Amino acid sequence: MYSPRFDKRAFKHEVTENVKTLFRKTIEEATPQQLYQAVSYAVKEAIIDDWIATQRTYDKEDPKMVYYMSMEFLLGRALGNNLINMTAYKEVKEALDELGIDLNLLEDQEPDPALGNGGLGRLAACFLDSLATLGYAAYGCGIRYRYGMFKQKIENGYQVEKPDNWLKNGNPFELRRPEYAKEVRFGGNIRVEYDDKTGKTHFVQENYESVLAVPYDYPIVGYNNHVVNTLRIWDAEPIVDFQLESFDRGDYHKAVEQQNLAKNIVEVLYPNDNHYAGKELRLKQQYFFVSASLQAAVAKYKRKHDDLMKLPEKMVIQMNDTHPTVAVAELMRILLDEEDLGWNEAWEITTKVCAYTNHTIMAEALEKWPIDLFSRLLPRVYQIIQEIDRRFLIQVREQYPGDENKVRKMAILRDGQVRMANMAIVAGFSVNGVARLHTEILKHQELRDFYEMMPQKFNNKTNGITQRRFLMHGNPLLSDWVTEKLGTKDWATDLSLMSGLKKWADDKEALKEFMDIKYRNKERLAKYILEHNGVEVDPRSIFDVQVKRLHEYKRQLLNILHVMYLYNQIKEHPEKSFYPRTFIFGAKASAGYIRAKQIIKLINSVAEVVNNDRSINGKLKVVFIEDYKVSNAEIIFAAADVSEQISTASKEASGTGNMKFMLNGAPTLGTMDGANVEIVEEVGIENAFIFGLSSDEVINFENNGGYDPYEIYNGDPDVRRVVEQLVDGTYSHGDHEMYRDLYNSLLKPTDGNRADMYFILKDFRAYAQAQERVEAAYRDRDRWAKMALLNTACCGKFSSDRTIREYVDEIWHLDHIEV
Ligand code: 26M
Repeated sequence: MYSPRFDKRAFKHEVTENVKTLFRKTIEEATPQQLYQAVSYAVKEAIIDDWIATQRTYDKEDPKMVYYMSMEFLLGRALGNNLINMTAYKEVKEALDELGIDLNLLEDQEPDPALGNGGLGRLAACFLDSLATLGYAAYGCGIRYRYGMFKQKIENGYQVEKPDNWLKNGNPFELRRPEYAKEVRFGGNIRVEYDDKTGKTHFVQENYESVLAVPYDYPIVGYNNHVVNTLRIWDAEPIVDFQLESFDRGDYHKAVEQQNLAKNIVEVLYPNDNHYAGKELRLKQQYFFVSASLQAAVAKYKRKHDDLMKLPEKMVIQMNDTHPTVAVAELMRILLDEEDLGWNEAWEITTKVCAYTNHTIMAEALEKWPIDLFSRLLPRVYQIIQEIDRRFLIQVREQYPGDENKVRKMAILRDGQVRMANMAIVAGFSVNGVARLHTEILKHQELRDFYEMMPQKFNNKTNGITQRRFLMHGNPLLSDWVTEKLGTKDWATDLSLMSGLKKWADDKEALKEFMDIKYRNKERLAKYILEHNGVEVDPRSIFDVQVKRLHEYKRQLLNILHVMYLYNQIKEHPEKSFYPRTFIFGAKASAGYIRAKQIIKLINSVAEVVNNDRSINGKLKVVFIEDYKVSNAEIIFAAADVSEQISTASKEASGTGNMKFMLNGAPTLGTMDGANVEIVEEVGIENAFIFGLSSDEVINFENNGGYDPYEIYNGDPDVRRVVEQLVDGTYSHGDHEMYRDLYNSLLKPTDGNRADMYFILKDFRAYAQAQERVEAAYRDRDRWAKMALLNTACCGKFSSDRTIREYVDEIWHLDHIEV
């Protein structure tokens, strides 16, 4: 078993001491925030020893390491999770109780480190948790944004963004490491020097601006194994000391510029999800953290080894989408210009080290940088990309003589743009999608030419989630119940054991316990909603939940149109029986995504009308949970009855929320998209509510110019009615224009887009019918309980531990370590 981390008395003493030395207060006098800090520092104390031991083990055993490069790490709160992974949560809770401190209240004092947008960032955080838990040497590499994902307020039904000053009270868990600072250079020009003696050419960057990248290390605690890995996020500082040097030399302007550059680079996370905007600052951010991380990685390797050709034996770089793919050219630059290798050697190393994960097929998400911008900012990196492209196109022409169409599609540089995905595929030794369906679509549609030319690179790694945060921490009641029923806690590191719950699927007593736990979790969420939204919801009603980023392809609009339809039904047929429902939404819209913001407003408008209509006797409630984030997500998943996963088939690469709902016993109401396909495969189609067009059907329509929404509009009076209600003032206090754009988007081609691009009207009837099946199933309490339980029992595949094992076995080939 686990060696005790917490001598209770010593821990209590330490907390008391911390409150004293940090704040000159007693426990009784300290504010909750101060207590949170005091407790966190005490926990960090305990982590540090394992952190040192882990790093010492790495030093000694010299294992192969993965550098997981990502613009985003959506970590969520650290305190509770660290205690869970140290298997000390309960002891610490008790110790604090004895001091008169409520651990849950302290946890609520911690700001969510929200250094990510959504799925891609949260996946990175789950992966770090699994890597540490499975005992693999891993570095997360990212940016220490001063402001993370904005805080969302709803004012008068509209989303308002507030800055997320997450560091304002300091961060107890991070460690500044100035001794590992690196210089990163931007702009200027490249001078070519020819060395007569060696016959070598050197490329010297001149007239550049630069910043100092300073790393902050963040401990990633493995579960029950004393492994503590590192997430290294980079801060930027000006390199020239403003006052003392440049100012005196009269180089005032340059000093100010470098000061500003440093401040700007890490100022804020771009809140776009699945959308590329082409902002220069974003490219600066990308190069900044990639260059610093690679310099540090190569330096680390060289401390122990002198043969760079063997670098691929000791490190692998996983690029989380195209955002860090400038790593390919930057590694080449370091090997060519700083390490003096020849092109062929450098290329051999780079292509053995770099691997790429694709997270989306949405065309608007593809990163294509204007060449003039790119080459101005990264002149030497750009030269290298030109050479990569030149050599690659020679190969294409060799393999496909005369096929200039292939060249056009596969080139890295084309039409004045640098296509990052193409570079990642050309240079990466592995290209993976994130769910089976998604990978198939990549191979046979989006990336078909690349797949045909280099099939061996392509592979699938279906996403996963960590059960430590999303069950043990988020749902302690169910967690304890599972442990009791399975007679072991081993599911914490082997989620396949959950299948042992199947034997309770027909046990009345067990099913009742399971549903009682769901009920208590619904009460907890109802309390949260009352406190945060002022809306009262009935925990006996069906909690139907859609929480995820707001995007048209995710079809929150379909969901709310259906709510409008149900409301019409209830009003028109008050005599018909209707099972009470609560529709819960949570979603942030990218600040500049107007249509997404209109959908948020619509949801809130429908909520206002429906929730205040006394005539429907509370049968229908609509709640929009403000500021959806990791910490409230944990509470929401635990309380959900129905998991809404209704993206237009083919558009959602995987989804990971779907897995968190399943883990917590909520059946999926969804399309055959992303990982839903595999969820259904695991749990059985009879334990899910599947509807709508298949991905093949969607792709077919798309290739043939779409479909005619008027067919549906004219043929289905219920659909027509809700669509008309967007512009008849029902939900806008008589304003006929408020939702005109949404109305138009469903019926008319707009801005060069097809009408109803996401097949909302086309899928509406099938969705409504699936919702009827949900209601019928829910009325049969035993049937529902069994379904819900089977979802939990069949979720084993969706642990990120399984995903990471696959990455390790098939891509990374890491050495296992023990501390
Ligand atoms: C791009 C350019 C500029 C600013 C921001 C971006 C950007 C940021 C995040 C683009 C995409 C971003 O994330 C995409 C994402 O989260 N994709 C999701 O990845 C999950 C993990 O694999 C999948 O489960 C989801 O299906 C997929 O949508």
